[in-house]
Amino acid sequence: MNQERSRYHIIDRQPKSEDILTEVLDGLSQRPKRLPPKLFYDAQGSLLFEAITKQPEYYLTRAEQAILDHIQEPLQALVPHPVTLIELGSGSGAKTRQLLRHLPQATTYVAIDISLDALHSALSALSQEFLHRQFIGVAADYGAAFSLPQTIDKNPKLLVYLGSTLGNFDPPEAQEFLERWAQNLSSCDALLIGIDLKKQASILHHAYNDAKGITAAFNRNVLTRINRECGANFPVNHFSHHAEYQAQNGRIAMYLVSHYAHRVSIAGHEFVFEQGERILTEYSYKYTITEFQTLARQAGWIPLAVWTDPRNAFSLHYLRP
Ligand code: AVJ
Repeated sequence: MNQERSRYHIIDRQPKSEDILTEVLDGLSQRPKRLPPKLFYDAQGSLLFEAITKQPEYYLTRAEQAILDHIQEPLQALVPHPVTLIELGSGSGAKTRQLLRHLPQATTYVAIDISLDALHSALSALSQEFLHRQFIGVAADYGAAFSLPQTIDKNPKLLVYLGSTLGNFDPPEAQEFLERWAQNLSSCDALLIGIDLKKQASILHHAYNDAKGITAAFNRNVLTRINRECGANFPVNHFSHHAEYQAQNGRIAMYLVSHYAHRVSIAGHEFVFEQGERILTEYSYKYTITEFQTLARQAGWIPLAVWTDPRNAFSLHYLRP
């Protein structure tokens, strides 16, 4: 019975807690203090991010989904047959479901995500819906030096990087990241990437300051995680969420602001916080279509197609190395 039930396998290359501690100590030793955004995505943080994507102010996910819905035919025609999908930061897999429906030629799906929990729930659901495709998960930090699992087939590849997650890198880092993938892929492969567009500051402001305070909880959760995994004693409730659009840099910057002066100890290391001092937790860069295409060209990619939603809030780009 049930021979066709959820078949997938996961390779666990998750960062170890020592690696996380090293990055935390490193980031908090910088001025201004900072923490890498990938630390947001523990089990709780991944759930909070899912909740963010459903907030009325957070237009990004809905806009990208609307684009995906409208481009089924042109996308199916552009993408090679057969193809292996490789998705970076696959998260809950909600958008992947749409992609797999639209791309019957995708025989294999490789999901790379920092959260093992998110991978398990995404792959178990997807592999039950799509019985005749192969599913592989890799729990890893795809931003670190990273090579694809040897077990994947020799099909042409479609690299999928949705949600405007590239925006977490500053433009030189983003260019380097795209360059690395251009070099690792061949000319029959392709990239499908979602990029949030520059727009009116108030729309951006609300997207990162939702009325229910989910983004604030998501931001603070990183301290709860560090307390738990690194044996730190951050007074989590004495840090406020602050997100602002820095138009001169075309980015949202997200901070945790200390309410008062205090010291925090992390695995025997002590950090001093001034009253009002901020920890930078995330940048989210926004591009115009031309700005992104220029960056991509400089990184060795040829833009072949770009689509936007009716409100011009978000863009989806198809490129070849
Ligand atoms: C997952 C990086 C695309 O920058 O919009 C959402 C993360 N941070 N709300 C983004 C995020 C605050 C998100 N990315």
